[in-house]
Amino acid sequence: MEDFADLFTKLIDASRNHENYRDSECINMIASEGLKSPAVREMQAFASDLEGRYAEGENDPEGHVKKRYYQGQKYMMLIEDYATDLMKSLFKCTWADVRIVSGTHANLATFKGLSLAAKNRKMVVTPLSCGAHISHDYTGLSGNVLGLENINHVYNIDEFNIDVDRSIDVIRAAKPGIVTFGGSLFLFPHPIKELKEVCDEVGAYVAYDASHVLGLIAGGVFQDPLREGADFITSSTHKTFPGPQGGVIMGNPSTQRLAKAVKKIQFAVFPLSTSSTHLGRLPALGVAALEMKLFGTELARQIVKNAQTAGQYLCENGVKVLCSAKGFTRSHQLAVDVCNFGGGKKVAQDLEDANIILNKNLLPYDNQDDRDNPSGLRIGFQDVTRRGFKEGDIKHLCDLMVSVMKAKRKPSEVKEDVIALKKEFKQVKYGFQNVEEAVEYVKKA
Ligand code: DSN
Repeated sequence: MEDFADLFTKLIDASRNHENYRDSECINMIASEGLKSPAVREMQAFASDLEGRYAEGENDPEGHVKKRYYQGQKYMMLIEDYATDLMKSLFKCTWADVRIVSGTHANLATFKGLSLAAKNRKMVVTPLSCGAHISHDYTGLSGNVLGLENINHVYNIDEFNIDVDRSIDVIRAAKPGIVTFGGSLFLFPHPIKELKEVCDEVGAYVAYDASHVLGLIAGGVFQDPLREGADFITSSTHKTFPGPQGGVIMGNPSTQRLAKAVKKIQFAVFPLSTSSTHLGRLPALGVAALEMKLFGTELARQIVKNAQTAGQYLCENGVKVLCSAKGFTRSHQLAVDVCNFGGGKKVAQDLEDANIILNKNLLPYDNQDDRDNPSGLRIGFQDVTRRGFKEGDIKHLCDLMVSVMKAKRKPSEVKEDVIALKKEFKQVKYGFQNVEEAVEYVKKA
């Protein structure tokens, strides 16, 4: 019992310390992490019974609950349907599946479903080295779990984007069943419109992984995949879309072919890949959807403005930010080459020592086998923006970062300034402070 008690105490201490460390003392710039409002957090805590329930079963072509194999579902069915409809309304689509527990799960169900509906198991994807998520790749879910045959889009490193003309040739030659867009190091909108015609010509389904940019899409910024030619969006719900950790798949299945694909994807959700669907997150997902409906445009615009401001300012201060000729970014992220300052691993650690949390990243031209020695950083601006940072605050933050990168100040000294800066931005903006406030707002609207 002594060891057990000791472990238990350490677990509680570490959990408490974590909350204070990352939420109150660090500036968070991991591009894949979102910042939930107090109302979303309150709703998550409120749904504690729901969090422990099961709702296995089938859904109908609109994404609503059709059949459940458990009793006690009377409100749970409504909760799932309402959350589904809020997401459908926000993203202007006719079908959504909110039973998905993560972005990777969204890809698993979609790639599996589409591969069952498609004429072959070939999938054209962005190269992993150029920003695709590991789940798109043959070394990850796509190849190792689903057994899909991956073929890469041709990528133009200077443009930091898919090369349209050469990818048309690749798609025409390979005749894949699925073509994907989207990714994790994702600076510029992908050319869905430009490649849609050849996808149609070869009969490929088009999937778009919106995990990183879902909040920007909700805000009408970046790109609108479903209007540009994507058949399905796969996504997590906790990055630029500031909801609870979870996932979603959405689409506009307006033809028999797409309706067939929806059926296969739903089959891949249940029974193939879910038992518990983590229902406790759904009310909070609805709160986040409301916040994005009301404040998403303002939030998304400021996120991109802050990222671009940081790109310009870091560049002016001697940091190599990629894609300067293209305005650095049109998303929430920057890609920065810090070779001159000791490489991504060292700089990310030094910044962590100063309580600025971001991640090292392999850049497309790095040796992809040397994962421990990347030359880059990926920096995300969605968290600081939601805390209220504007351009002047971003420049101040960049000054702190540059002083660490250039070893002008010790990380331990800068850390004190970071903690002080964080204290100035205690309130989460572009959202509600509690659920009641959201309910009252909606009643008056
Ligand atoms: N691995 C995450 C990222 O950082 O992009 C996405 O799942």
